Amino acid sequence: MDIPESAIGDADASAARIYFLLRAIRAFEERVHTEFPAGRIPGAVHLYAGQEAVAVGVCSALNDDDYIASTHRGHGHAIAKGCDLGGMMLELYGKAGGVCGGKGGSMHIADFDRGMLGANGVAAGGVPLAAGAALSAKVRGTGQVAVAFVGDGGVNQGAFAESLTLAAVWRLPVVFVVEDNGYAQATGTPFHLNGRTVAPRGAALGIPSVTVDGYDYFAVRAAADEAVARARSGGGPTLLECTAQRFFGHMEGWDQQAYRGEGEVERVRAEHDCIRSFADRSVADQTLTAQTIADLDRVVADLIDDAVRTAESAAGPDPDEVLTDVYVTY
Ligand SMILES: Cc1ncc(C[n+]2csc(CCOP(=O)(O)OP(=O)(O)O)c2C)c(N)n1
Ligand SMILES: [Mg+2]
Repeated sequence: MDIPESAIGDADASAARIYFLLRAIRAFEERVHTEFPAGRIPGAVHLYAGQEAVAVGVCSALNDDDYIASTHRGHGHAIAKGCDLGGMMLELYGKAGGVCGGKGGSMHIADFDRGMLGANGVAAGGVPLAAGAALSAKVRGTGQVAVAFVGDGGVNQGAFAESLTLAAVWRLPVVFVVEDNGYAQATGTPFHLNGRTVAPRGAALGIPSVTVDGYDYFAVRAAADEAVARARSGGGPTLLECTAQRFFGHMEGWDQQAYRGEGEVERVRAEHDCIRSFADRSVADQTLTAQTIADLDRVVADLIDDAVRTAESAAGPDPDEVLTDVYVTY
């Protein structure tokens, strides 16, 4: 979605846009976390707060008509790719005006007009979808690029290895973005990744692979720019592994996070806040001012307030439409 011009003022427009997206994702997630216990948001909800620099760093390197395929933790990817905040909130509340007519909810948000091929309830489910979109772009010669987001747990699905293998041998214009947040539900990476990073799996197939600090927008963006340029110019796939922990539990409603270390979440929030570090560096570089940041915070807060108010009072889908949008015939 576009930022109101008035909020940018004299600031560098691209820095303001990045800050707006980072803040919009954080505010969306924090508000959903606060509203969830009231019981008006149906279904399973997984929050992305803490990992914002990955979604924004990657998606800001893409064109509008490029594709992304997301995960069960998909709000940040959708917002970063340009999906409307109000339409997303309506979708979470299961209301008719949602981006999927209120029939998808948090885990199935898709918006083909924005190149957002969908959040996905199947771990690693988006990986072969993105590889397929990349194959389609290559066959059609459109120059589009596809990005697959996948978690550290998802990479242990067979579909991940299969998709990487095909992407490598067909030189598909795809970027595999592995978000290592340290856990697959309650299972830590020291166990389920055997304490290893994922990048060597790409390298084993001849895919350029790199691991970057997922809290650092600038590091993610630089790696994404290189990967997207490679894909667009016919150089084939890249594996981009980003490390950044989530601020909330695995899923809203039941995760007490007993599997995380004493004070771990507080430390991550205090020492690895990607929004604070982006803001600090942007102010130091004079691409943003403290005033612009405060203005953007207010704009985002108003948008989220409005989105929740609208979603709470909106109507649900018409029962007569319960069987539409369920299957697609080709
Ligand atoms: C094929 C499949 N197996 C199991 C699950 C249950 N499940 C949901 S989320 C999840 C953990 C995913 O961990 P990760 O890929 O690291 O993503 P994160 O939740 O950390 O973002 C599992 C096992 C699932 N959704 N799909
Ligand atoms: Mg994980």
